[in-house]
Amino acid sequence: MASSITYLTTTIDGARGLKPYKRKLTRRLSDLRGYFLNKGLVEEILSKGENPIIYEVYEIPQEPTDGLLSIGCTVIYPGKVGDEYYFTKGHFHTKESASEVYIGVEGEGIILMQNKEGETAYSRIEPNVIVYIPPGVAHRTINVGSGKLVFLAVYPSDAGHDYGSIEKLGFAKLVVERDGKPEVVDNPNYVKAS
Ligand code: S6P
Ligand code: ZN
Repeated sequence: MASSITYLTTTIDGARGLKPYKRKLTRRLSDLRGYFLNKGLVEEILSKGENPIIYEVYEIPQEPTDGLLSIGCTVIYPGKVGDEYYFTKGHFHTKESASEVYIGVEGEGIILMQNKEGETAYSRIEPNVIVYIPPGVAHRTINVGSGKLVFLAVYPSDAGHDYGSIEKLGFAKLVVERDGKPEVVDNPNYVKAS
């Protein structure tokens, strides 16, 4: 009799994400309008007809059901807007108890984390580094290297993604290049949620 166990196997395919995958998202500069500090520069780049890819996400989502896990592989391109490195939008999970694990695959990055009270933390993410993101903590990943940054994410399939708060309030910290090196600095435009 055939087994009733349904399992899933995929492979990490470097900068091509996962092989196989079910869904691919592409985020271009126009999708991140309003996210970078230098908004004028973003509009200037877009007005020239340029709209570079900032990142791609290769996903194997599961049905949003308690106990199931989804897999995602993010590829952030190298680049900057002014001196601010390319990054993901960043989000809170809608389900308060949802945590997440990131595993570095290629490149050099920083994960910015921030709770609802505006307290922040950050971690490096690079090959062989595993980062546990606790519940209630928003997360954004920044590529601070010269090549693509690739990392794997494993998260509850019913975690949900709240992009609105970050889009509106931003992160309290930014990652910028100073003297040729990445530095985590205060975001001058950040206003703490009341
Ligand atoms: C999902 C997980 C990642 C991100 C991806 C893109 O919970 O944190 O797969 O979705 O890195 O970032 P964002 O903020 O655009 O979803
Ligand atoms: Zn997440």
